[in-house]
Amino acid sequence: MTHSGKFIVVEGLEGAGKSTAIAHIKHYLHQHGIEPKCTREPGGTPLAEALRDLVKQLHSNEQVAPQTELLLMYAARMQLLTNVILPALTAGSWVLADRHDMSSRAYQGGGRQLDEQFIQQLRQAVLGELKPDLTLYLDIDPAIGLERARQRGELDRIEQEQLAFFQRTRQKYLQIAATEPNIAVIDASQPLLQVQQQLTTALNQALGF
Ligand code: Z5A
Repeated sequence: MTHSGKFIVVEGLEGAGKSTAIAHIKHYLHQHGIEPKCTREPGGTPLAEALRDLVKQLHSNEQVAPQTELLLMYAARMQLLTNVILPALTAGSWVLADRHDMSSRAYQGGGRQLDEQFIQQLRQAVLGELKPDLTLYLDIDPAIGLERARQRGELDRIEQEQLAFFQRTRQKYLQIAATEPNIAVIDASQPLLQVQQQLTTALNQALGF
């Protein structure tokens, strides 16, 4: 079976189960004869991975300005787009992404409350007309997600934010999902098996398999 390349993105708060969902989606795609190129953001190229380390770590007494955080996310994204995502899509391959642009809109737009116009200008400059074919947004109460993340060990700079930051981030995710096409909302608070069933249903509907 042949399919022209599609761009699938998995989004959600920490501990929503993105890594677990991605393993399920990869398996689903394999069953349909598709070997996707997997990416993560920020990251996915040597320079973008270095930016990821920088943006996630604490910088002793130096405050990281929200605008700096946003610019680092888009610098990493530009690098990944240029070197990985666009070449793969152009070659007809599928791309399966652990986070993409919706994260910046939710975390920096919602969580950090950055100016929408500033974000929109960057999006246009970096992404142009590129949009995912399908975004699977794993929705979870941040208190539950953070508890799952905490059980894994030390929290990074962004994970150390207050609950209110993650509540604003979730609200922005939900607002975008309610108003834009090609975004499926998955209830990630359910047991794993049910989350996987919802993912399969959303994939079948969007991809027509
Ligand atoms: N960020 C940003 O601010 N702006 C941007 O533009 C971009 C990113 C692109 C990336 O960190 C950080 O950058 C992130 C957003 C910000 N920061 N924060 N805070 P990351 O990539 O290291 O972290 P993450 O993306 O949030 O991944 P994560 O913490 O690893 O979460 P996850 O992948 O969604 O979770 P998981 O590893 O699949 O599952 C977590 C645990 O829950 C694990 O033990 C599972 O076994 C368990 N789990 C999963 N599903 C279930 C269910 N259904 N029930 C029970 N337990 C479950």
